[in-house]
Amino acid sequence: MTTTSATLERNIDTPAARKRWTVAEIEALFELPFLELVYRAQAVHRAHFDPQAIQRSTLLSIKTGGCSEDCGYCSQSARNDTGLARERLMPVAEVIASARAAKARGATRFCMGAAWRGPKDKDLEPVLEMVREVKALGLQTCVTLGMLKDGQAAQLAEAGLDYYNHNLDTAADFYDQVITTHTLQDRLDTLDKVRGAGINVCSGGIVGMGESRTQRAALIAQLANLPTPPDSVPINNLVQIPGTPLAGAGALDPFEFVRTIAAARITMPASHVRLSAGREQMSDELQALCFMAGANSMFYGERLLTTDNPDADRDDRLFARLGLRPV
Ligand code: SAM
Ligand code: DTB
Ligand code: SF4
Repeated sequence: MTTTSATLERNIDTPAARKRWTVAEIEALFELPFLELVYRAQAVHRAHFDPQAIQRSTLLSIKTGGCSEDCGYCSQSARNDTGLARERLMPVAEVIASARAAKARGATRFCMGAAWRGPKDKDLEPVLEMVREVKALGLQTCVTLGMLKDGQAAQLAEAGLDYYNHNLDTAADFYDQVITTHTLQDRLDTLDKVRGAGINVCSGGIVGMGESRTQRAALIAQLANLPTPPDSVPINNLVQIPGTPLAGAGALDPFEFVRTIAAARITMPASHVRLSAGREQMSDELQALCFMAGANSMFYGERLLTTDNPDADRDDRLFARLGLRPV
């Protein structure tokens, strides 16, 4: 099917026109001349957001390593020999101290990540306490704990959780080359539970894992076609971790990463698109292109979960050089 510029225009703007995006339509976006694509993404971005405002979330790994799942990119899978020590759940007081520091530094959202397939009921109790206490500091709260069982999303909502991060990660037809211990449908089921409990959905994926352009377009289509688009869409560039099956994947052309951001922006016009993992390896100029393509959120602070992120000082300089307004 050919996608005309008129079809693309119709699809992007009004909620009434929201329709299912086909993979072919999103591939057609990827195939636009680079500057045309970035221009269109920026136009959509300006129609929905203050183009200078960048939302900042700080991450903390509250339970590191020893995960039962076999995600091929992850330092924390027990099956990947990455030299990462397995740790227990962090004490609540340590988490709160870290959240306080993130707030003092300027983050508005605090995202707590656990290397679990999903939380056991006994694990959830202390996490609920973390959510309550982080919220009481005046921060937005986010957790990423893996797959949820019935009733767990409601408990998180009751504790005051604002966002649940759960990524679709990659296209359906590439999924089992990356992960075999759970399915894409499992992920979709958890997103349904999160949405059903009234918690904002944060869901995105990873590129640079050896997927094709069509598969990148299919990932974006899956996200854009969810029952409601995610409130936040993290786009991660694979951080290659020695000892994981995906270490050694061919690096993605940086312009292809920008194209992925632009496609997310155009297809999910009202969502925050987060320039996520991989910034440590990116130049300031490449990050500026990502903002131009409609990224308006980032992880802020020197650590992601187990790998480095740019120092807050470097990001502060970048904001100043670009005249961006961190929020
Ligand atoms: N265990 C939970 C789960 O899998 O949902 C939460 C933590 S998991 C580390 C959160 C997300 O981080 C993954 O879904 C993946 O998108 C991203 N991620 C993990 N390792 C990564 C890497 N090496 N490079 C880029 N993104 C990565
Ligand atoms: C997301 O999409 N990216 C973040 C967050 N959600 C949890 C995690 C990135 C992890 C990068 C590799 C690491 O630090 O272990
Ligand atoms: Fe476990 Fe999440 Fe890493 Fe997969 S991505 S191995 S589920 S921590």
